[in-house]
Amino acid sequence: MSRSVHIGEQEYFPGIGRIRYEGAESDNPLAFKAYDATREVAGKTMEEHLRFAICYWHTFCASGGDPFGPGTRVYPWAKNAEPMAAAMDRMDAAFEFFSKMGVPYFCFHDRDLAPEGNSVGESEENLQTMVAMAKERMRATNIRLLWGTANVFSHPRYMNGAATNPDFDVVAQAGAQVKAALDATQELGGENYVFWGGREGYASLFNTDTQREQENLARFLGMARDYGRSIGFSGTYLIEPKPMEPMKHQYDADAQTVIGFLRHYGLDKDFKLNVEANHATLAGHSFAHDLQMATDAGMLGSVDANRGDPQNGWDTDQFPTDTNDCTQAMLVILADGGFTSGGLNFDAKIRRESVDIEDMFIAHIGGMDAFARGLVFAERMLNDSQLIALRQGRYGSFGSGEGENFVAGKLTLGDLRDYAERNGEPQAQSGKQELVENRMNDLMFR
Ligand code: XLS
Ligand code: NI
Ligand code: NI
Repeated sequence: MSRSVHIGEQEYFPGIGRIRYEGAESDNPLAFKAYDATREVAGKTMEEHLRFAICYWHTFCASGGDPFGPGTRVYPWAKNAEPMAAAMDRMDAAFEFFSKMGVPYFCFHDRDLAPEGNSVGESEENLQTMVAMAKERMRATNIRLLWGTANVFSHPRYMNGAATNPDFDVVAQAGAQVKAALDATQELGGENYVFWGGREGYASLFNTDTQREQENLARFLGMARDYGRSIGFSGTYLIEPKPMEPMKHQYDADAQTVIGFLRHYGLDKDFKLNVEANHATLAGHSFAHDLQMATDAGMLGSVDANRGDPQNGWDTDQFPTDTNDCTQAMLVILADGGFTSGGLNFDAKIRRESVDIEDMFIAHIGGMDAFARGLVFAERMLNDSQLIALRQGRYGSFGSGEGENFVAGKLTLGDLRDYAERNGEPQAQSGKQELVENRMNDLMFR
């Protein structure tokens, strides 16, 4: 089915058509140089591997405001003063943009799609109206929902947290929102449902019962899981780690912390991780590290693709254009067998100074090309006999003799002691990091 480019009554991006692949030699800023949706790499097409999604919040709801000044962009879909009418214009613009970018997926928060009403019931109605419209647009364009989520961090009532709020009345409000967002996600055939613990944390230890808050969070997640399953949602629940911002400390600090939490509370059968590049770096890790920790646990669900700024200590949510970073990420994802229900969601925003309408397209093109290159490079590295031999070789001592017995669980600590004495001082083994790094560069640029 071909995707119609102009969906609603108004065309919001006139003069820009469907973005095409033109190849590495193209000088056209509005064309893909590397992302060729139908190109096969490692047995699947690029589209199937990368499963790109565009996020609703940064791209259609934000206008460039920062703590020091208001937005810098006045989008044509944000002009109607009536909130529901504006939501409909925004949806038309969004689906036109998704179609022109040629992505298979999008992601949303409840409040991105529909404005909050004056009561729980009115908010639910607003959301249902917009979900009906989204369903129709999805059918017309063939664009699917990677995940839905609830924004339980922006409204002032959530200033002390949502599921971890010390006030039960606020916890219940969060419950109402998550219930409606699960309904919306299920209605739209979403493949995952995300929980980002925006304010699930604290600012001061001395007014906070952290143990109670974490127990409440686990209880809340279990309730959400049960409700989702009861309405037929069979997708994956995802927790998105982030160590701080907006709170000083957030409970879902990084991949390993979340894995431990999910296992501790018996949630690890239904929940996986949505790893975001900029959140990993805020936690003092690399993007690839958090991906690796998630895959080691069998819990990599999906990815929020963006990047931070090495000199800025906050969530700058820039578009991912660092080829090295994207390659290292794809190396982990590909080695894990690739995405199942997850994908690469551009949780990224253009800079406040990028005020041309085409900047939205250019930004997404850059991100898609960077990950397409990353995929190609990662495949080369994964199949490179030198790199394979180098890594495997370092663990060769576990393949035979006492090393093999150790792996099989046949040795005691006393056996280790006796072997150490018999064997004497180990011979130093080079880690060969420079060689590995050189080899990776050589493979990228060959
Ligand atoms: C914010 C988060 C947010 C989640 C969805 O830092 O990345 O955008 O992805 O609530
Ligand atoms: Ni995110
Ligand atoms: Ni973020």
